[in-house]
Order: sequence, then structure tokens, then C-alpha cells
Amino acid sequence: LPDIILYHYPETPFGEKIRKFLGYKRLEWRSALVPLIRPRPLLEKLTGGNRRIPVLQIGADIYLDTNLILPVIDRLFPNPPLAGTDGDPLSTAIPLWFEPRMFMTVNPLRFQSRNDMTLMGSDPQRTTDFVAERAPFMASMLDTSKLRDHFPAAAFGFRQLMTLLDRRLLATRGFLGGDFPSPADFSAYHPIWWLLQPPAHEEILEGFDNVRAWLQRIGNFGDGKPSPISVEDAFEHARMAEPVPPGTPPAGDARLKLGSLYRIAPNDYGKDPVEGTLVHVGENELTLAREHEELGRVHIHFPRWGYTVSLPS
Ligand SMILES: N[C@@H](CCC(=O)N[C@@H](CS)C(=O)NCC(=O)O)C(=O)O
Repeated sequence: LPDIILYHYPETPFGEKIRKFLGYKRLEWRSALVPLIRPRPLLEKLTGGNRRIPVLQIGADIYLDTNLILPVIDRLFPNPPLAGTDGDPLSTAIPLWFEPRMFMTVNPLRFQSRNDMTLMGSDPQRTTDFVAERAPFMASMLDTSKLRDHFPAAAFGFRQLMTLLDRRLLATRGFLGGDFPSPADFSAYHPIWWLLQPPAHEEILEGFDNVRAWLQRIGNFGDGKPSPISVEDAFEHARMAEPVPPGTPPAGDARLKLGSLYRIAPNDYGKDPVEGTLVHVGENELTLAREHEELGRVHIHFPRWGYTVSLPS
């Protein structure tokens, strides 16, 4: 199997979801660090224009979105096992409920002032650049004057979610689905991890002892065994490889025609579209093939939830 390459940056909560999952699986993987603030020209060439992080690359196959990346890795490396994968109600519902709602809920709690936002990184200029770059699609999450207005509702919503998680964890004593972690655990974990990054408002978790112990358990998985790879070398891996032919026969969808050109984009935020030829329609996966003069052929895989498919204009 070619190397597992994850494009990410240290601050990304969605990247953290996958890092902890790779840790649980005790996997060796290649870590391709990209800048927090765009441009990321090679990566965007590879994905055909997707801007969201993280991205998984295995040879010339590119997987977008943690809700596809996680099951793809689990399929390749079933051990140690997950509790509740295919069709598990909790593992289906939690990502849909938490993402991105939880991420937005925790922002007013983490950034209670402009100073809190400065404490996000060591370099104030970087913070200013970050806010400016993300503003077009995350303005409501990053405008501290508005965040203050959102604080009471966010604090209430957050406590409600934590109460549910805490009760569940009191019952299971392990993870949300029982003795093993399930996709629901990694999904619920990552926005709380984000909340606890500098300036680390730990007080928000007071009273939720079961949640705190569970956060620790997931934190203890670590990140597996990452070794660095430059984006240039990762790009070269894709250039040298051929995409894996879509294995199982497509489930089919009367409205989607294999071999036709489509445009696929997230339907929530960071909606930069990717265009390509549809080569696979799976139960929860769509695959576009793209040809690139520097890269050859690559397959870009999307989850079906949360993405809009349209004809290119
Ligand atoms: N549904 C996506 C969401 C990913 C996401 O929102 N990623 C953030 C970083 S944590 C992002 O891409 N931000 C814009 C950027 O990094 O340029 C997933 O599960 O992968």
C-alpha cells in the first residue's frame, strides 16, 4: 500500500480528529504540513481546487472530508476495531449534529475577546492575517464583537451538549458507543479539543468529569507514527501513481451519469468547487477523475453527505 499522507496544520480541529484516529490505529503515516493561511498551490492543484483541510492522499487517490477519510482508513486498517461503523445511529448522527454546529458553538467560548484571539498564536500579525483570510466564509465565527453577543446562547448550547455526553459516558465508562471508540467519539472530541487550545478556557468543562476523563482517554491515543513529507514530495507520489480503479460496482443513481462532467462543492462553508468526470457513485461516496498536465490522472473522493453535485456551468 502506498504511504498514507495527511495534509494538515497543527491548529486544525478537523485534522486533530484524524490525527487521534491515526493514533488509535497506531499507524505510520506521512505528515504534509500546509500553511494555516492560503495559498497552498500544490495541494489545490492536487485536489482540483478544494480549500478545506485535512486532505488524505494515498497514491493518486485523494479523499476529502473527515467523514470520508475516517471510514477509508478504517476499511484499510480494521484493527484495532471501532465500535459502531456502518449504519451505527450514533456514529451517523453525531457528525451530522456536531459538525459544524459544535465548531461554531465553541468559537464564542474560546474567543471571548480580541485578546483571546491574539492568544491563539504566538504571532499577532498571523492572527490578523488569519481572521482576514477566513472572514469571507467564517465571519460570524471570528468577529469578536458579535461573538460576545453569541456567548450566552453558545454557553447554554455547549452545556446542554456536554450534559448529554457526560451522562452517556457515565453509563458506558469508556467511549460513547461502549468499550471501543466509534466515529462518534472522534467527531465529538475534536471541537472540544479546539475549545481547549490557547487561551484554554478550561473552566467551561467544570462539572463534566466524565467528559474530561474521556478527553484524556482520546488524547492518550496520540498521533500514531507520523514522519514528515514535503508537499512537493507528496505531489510527486501522486504523479508517479495511478488511481485505484473503483472497486465495487457502482450502486448507481438515476440522476448521476458515470462518465459525465460534474462539479462537487461543500454545502456549508468553504464551498470552492471541484470539477471532474464522475467515475464512481457509492453509497456514501462520489469519485471524480481529473487529468492534470503536471500530475496525470487523479481520483478525488467526496462523501455524499454535505456536498452539492451540479453540472459545470
Ligand atoms: N466537513 C469538513 C470540514 C473541514 C474544515 O472545516 N476544515 C477547516 C479547518 S479545521 C478548513 O478547511 N478551514 C479553511 C482552511 O483551512 O483553509 C471535514 O470534516 O473535513
